[in-house]
Amino acid sequence: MQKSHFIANDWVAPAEGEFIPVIDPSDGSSLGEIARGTAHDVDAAVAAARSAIGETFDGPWGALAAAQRGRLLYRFSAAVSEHAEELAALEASDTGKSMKTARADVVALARYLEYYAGACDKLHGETLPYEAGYMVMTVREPHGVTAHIIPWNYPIQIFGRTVGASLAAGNACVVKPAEDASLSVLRLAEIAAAIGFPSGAINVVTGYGHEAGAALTEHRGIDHISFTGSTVTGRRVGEAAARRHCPVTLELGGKSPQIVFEDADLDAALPVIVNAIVQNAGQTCSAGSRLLVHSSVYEQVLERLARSFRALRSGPPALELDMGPLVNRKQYELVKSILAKAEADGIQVAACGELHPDAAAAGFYQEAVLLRDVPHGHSLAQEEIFGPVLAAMPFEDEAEAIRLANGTDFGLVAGVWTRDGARQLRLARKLRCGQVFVNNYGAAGGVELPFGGVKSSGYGREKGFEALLGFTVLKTIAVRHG
Ligand code: TXE
Repeated sequence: MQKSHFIANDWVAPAEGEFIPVIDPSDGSSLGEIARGTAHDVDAAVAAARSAIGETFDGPWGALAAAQRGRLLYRFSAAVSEHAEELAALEASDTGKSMKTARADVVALARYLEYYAGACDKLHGETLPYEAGYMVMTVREPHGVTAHIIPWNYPIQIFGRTVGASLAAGNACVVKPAEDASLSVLRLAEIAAAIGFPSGAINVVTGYGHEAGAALTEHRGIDHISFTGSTVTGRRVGEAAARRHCPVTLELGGKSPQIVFEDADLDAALPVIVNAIVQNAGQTCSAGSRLLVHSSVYEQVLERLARSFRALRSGPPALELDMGPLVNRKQYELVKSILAKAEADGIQVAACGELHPDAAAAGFYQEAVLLRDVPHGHSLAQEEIFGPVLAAMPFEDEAEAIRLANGTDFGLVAGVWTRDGARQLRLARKLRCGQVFVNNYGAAGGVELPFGGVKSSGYGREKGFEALLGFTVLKTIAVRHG
């Protein structure tokens, strides 16, 4: 398999003729190669997107009525569902995620496209009361051409929530998927072309971040950047955007707490707590990677969680176990080195999962790990690991729980388990993050629910109607009619 870029509804070979190997993380074997994009390829993709939009929104995509954009997005959603098994298999082989997670990602994508399809013709402005003799109104216009830099953990879902929303708002898109996981995004662009999206509405340039990604974020033909990835790269993208005053949305991960009070319904909480860290092998921006437990139930919670962790299995995606391998060697070595440091620092392992006997030795498998009594200031409690590692620590009272929960550089999501209604609300208001879940974690994905962070978790919102607004520019028109 050798894949070129997908630009203007066609496969386009990389200008410099180079390709990047694609590795199957479940056994280290080759899946083929993808184009290694450079500034030339980015130029071609941006030019295609600009002509789809047109100078004054008069291009084939720019001039399309909102209702027609909506119909196309509905058709895209249906086509995704028709290709569900193929897309899930592609995603599972490329990223290593279990087939059951990959299938859920495809269902979420279809739903994102459906949600944004229905929103296209509901994005209206307002008329504003003003001085006599004026008629003032606001209109929401697309930015023009939006860039989408997508990481490897959820390519299909992140395509849905950023590209889906941007298209619905009327923008043309240039997408740069991660070098480790580009196959599903390329296939999605091909499917979109087949069902009637005009040439240039969706373009995909693959390649390395420091080459294709950097060229895209610096390109003067880009009017908005949506980035999901690491804090370090997010800062670089933000700086590139600031140099030319380009609006940007950054979703940069977290160190999200799951807080268990003494009155929590543990039967309900514990399976959710486990899933919140092992889902996608912990490679989830909103993973519940810190567990804060009231000291009176700490030992009981850890004992029960240890039993659950010991039963977790990691293995090949097709076996649909709790976890597949990590995405690549770099991530695998990073998680191993973090665990080695934990051991050297005397942090206790409360329990570990197991590798399935079919997990190839050359695959990037990491069993689930539950760590206990992790000091709040330790890097394990402060830094994103992006692996199936849960750091547990006790707290004495509500004030301490809030202080620990808010005590990192991140602020993406938080989970709170308590039956006390007033405490639920106090916590919800005092936690510094973008989403708070009370007696659940993640609310089953909810495409309708605005998502994003504060502090080093980034800014701007994805998902829901809020994301759609972010992909528009508000224009005020004042007409003096006398
Ligand atoms: O991320 P990068 P990496 C975290 C997670 C992980 C760490 C490193 O902790 O261990 O990041 O992962 C593109 N200009 N998250 O190295 O570099 C790159 O090609 C423009 C959290 O994979 O942020 C890819 O498409 N683009 C996270 C995307 O940025 C650049 C999801 C993400 O890569 C670029 C993934 C540049 N200079 C990792 N350099 C989350 N928030 O969910 C790279 N890219």
